[in-house]
Amino acid sequence: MPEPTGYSDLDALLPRLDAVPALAADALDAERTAVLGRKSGVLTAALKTLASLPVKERKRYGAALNRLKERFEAAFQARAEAIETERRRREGAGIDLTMPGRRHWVGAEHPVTKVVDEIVGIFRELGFAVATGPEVETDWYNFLALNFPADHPAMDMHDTLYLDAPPADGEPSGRLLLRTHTSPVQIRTMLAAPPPVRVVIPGMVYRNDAMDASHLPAFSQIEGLAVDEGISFVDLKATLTHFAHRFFSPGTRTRFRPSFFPFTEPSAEMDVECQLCHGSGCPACKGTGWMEILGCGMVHEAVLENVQLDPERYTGWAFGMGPHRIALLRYGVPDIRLLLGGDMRFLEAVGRPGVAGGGE
Ligand code: 2NL
Repeated sequence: MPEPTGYSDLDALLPRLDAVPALAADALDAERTAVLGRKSGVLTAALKTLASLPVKERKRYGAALNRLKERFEAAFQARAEAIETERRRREGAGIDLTMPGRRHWVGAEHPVTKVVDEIVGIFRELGFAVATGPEVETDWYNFLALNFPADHPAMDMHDTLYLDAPPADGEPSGRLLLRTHTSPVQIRTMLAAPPPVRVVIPGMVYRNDAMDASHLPAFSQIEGLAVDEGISFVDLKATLTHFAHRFFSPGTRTRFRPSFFPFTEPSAEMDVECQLCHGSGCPACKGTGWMEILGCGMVHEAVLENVQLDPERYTGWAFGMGPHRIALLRYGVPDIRLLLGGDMRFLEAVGRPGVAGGGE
């Protein structure tokens, strides 16, 4: 029990002072009002009786009253602080400050996306426009317009994925398929507007291939096409060599080897010096010092005629390359299936970091 005051009416309040440390928050507020409240607090009422006391008595009683008032005030404040501390402790209960923070996945560009964007960017700098087109095509846009003979093995069901549905009315030929290259978009581009044509076409293409370390049934392709008056093989070589210097490095050596495509004549494959051994020969380039990166050639006269362009007036060159393959070369990836797997260890190793921070 707290120290007595020397006055029985004040001492009668001491049990209440004693009880303050056990009051709950709402009871504390009520008790503060009941004791110290300006209108009906018991100590306030006692203070009002002072005026009617003799001077000597007024001093002693007044001092005792004030001391008791201060003790109540201190007790109320201490209790209020204790309640607040307790509230904070409960709020924090269940938070383990030693637990590691959550890693935030912020996303990263896929290595193939990065390669496509870079390649497209280099051709855009040269004034090429970007075009896209349907992935479901007819065999006219995919094969016949491109000078494939009707019995070409690429048109076989073994190589090409055909659809059962009939093509829409007014299409030039009978069979629907998943495009096997992006060339049909170039055919559509040449039909849509007269030369000059300078386009690059990125997109997915489909082949009836089993998946292995170097083949996918669905993969990306980028093709490019320039058609105008007076275009020659010099433009092809100069532009593609510039591309190799921008994409790999300015000193990268290139070479063109004769090749064959139904839609170009003459045709070539372009090699760049092996990016791993720089020409001395290593397992990645099978000892040759060179890596094949694209096929190209002068647009075949028959293709120009198929899109109603006069080969006596217009000439053009074209190329096609596989960004999945280029990504393998650039990042030294041994198996193309890794590019599809979504394995974060792989994507974090070849991409820019896809994870930020170690916690909040
Ligand atoms: C390759 C080879 C190539 C083309 C694609 C093309 C398109 C038209 C006319 C003539 Cl409309 N040519 N495209 C030309 C040469 C090669 O691709 O190895 N691609 C992965």
